[in-house]
Amino acid sequence: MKTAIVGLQWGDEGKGKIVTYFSKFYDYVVRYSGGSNAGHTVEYDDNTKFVHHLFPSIHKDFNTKAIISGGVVVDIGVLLDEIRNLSNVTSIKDKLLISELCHIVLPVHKKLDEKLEKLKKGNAIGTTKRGIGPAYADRVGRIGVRLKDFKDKSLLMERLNFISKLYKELYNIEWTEFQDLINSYEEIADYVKPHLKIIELIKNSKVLFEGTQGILLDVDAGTYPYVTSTNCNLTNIPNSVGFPLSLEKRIGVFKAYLTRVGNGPFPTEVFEKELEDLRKRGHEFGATTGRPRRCGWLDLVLLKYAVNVSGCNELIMTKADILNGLEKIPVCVAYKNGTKVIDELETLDLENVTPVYEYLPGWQSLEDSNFVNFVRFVEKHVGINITHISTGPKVDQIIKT
Ligand code: 2SA
Ligand code: GDP
Ligand code: MG
Repeated sequence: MKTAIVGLQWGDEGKGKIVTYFSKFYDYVVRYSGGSNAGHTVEYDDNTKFVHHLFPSIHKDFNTKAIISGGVVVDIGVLLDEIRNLSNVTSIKDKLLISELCHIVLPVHKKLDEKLEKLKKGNAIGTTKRGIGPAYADRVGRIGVRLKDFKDKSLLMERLNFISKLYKELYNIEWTEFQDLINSYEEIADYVKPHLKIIELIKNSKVLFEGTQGILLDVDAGTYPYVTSTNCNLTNIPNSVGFPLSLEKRIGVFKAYLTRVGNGPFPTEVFEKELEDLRKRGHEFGATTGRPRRCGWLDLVLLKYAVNVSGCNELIMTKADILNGLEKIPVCVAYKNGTKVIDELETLDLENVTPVYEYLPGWQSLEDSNFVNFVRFVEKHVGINITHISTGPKVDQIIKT
């Protein structure tokens, strides 16, 4: 069985928690996209807490193994920190496999990410500055460094010297000290596996694919150019693994309201007091950078778009508990553009639209009938079922509908 769990908004829907909960039913959890920009928070009943940036969200108390497939860009330093943290609570010795095809994020990528953001001024994307864009650019520009390259030291030095020279010449970015990188590779070398070995394991096992960011940040399907540099969508899974495969369960995770970190359009965004209240209730701060997240109301036009382009056949709602006690819950059911009303998008064009809201009666707890009505309302609009509701941040706080 192959299942994918993907974020349907601008990330931070609670994917890490949901993946961890379901991971016990699978042989492998596979991270297929992004890099250390991701921040997937996992809290257990015993109060241990992890923020996964690169290490797939496997449950610490089960035997599920973790794979990082070829489409992920790896910051070796970040991965080593995570390996060390996780080793304190679970044995990861035989639990991690990394594709040799993964490209690595180099110090020059982080420097260029920062520089580009500065140069863009008012048009900055609001990246995490983790070097993601430049690392993916060098991958398709055919000058990147893969884990595979560390096996041949003289070839590796040739590539690193070339990159160093190029970045100096093109961007005036200096990087000449490679030894730290080479040493850190040695610490992960045992986890690095041949391409066909990874394909074989994935082909013959029960696998859960863990998405990063969200559909609206997908480099093609998202709010370009205010997106990340990877395909967050399920379409990336076969590419990242390197083999065509079909996904029986395609689960989309969404929050009962909406957040975005970074710049770009956000039709249902709220400001001032409303923003402060939502951000405080939901503790909406970046799990990687600590940046305050922008907040707004649930947007069903965007949710339907995300379901349509991802082909999700199941939904999971998170963080509805954050809205407990509100008198009314605004939900965007359509947009207005001048006199035109749009309730279904044909293309993701969010300039000049204003949201049309319905106000649903609020609830005190997730057992109230008003909450059940909210769930039914969303299902009816989007056209697929919400199969589970996450009721709090802890891994086991989840109910079946
Ligand atoms: P980048 O760094 O090049 O991928 O940034 C491009 C855009 O993608 C957004 N992005 C994210 N959005 C939500 N969550 C992400 N992970 C962290 C978290 C973010 C953080 O879990 O909170 O800590 O700030 C994530 N990663 C990338 C980014 O904000 C840009 O809009
Ligand atoms: P991800 O990137 O999609 O994994 O999400 P993040 O970890 O960046 O942000 C989601 C935050 O919400 C984390 O702090 C989670 O612990 C928390 N969370 C997840 N589900 C729920 C929920 O149902 N209720 C509450 N209150 N918090 C949740
Ligand atoms: Mg996150």
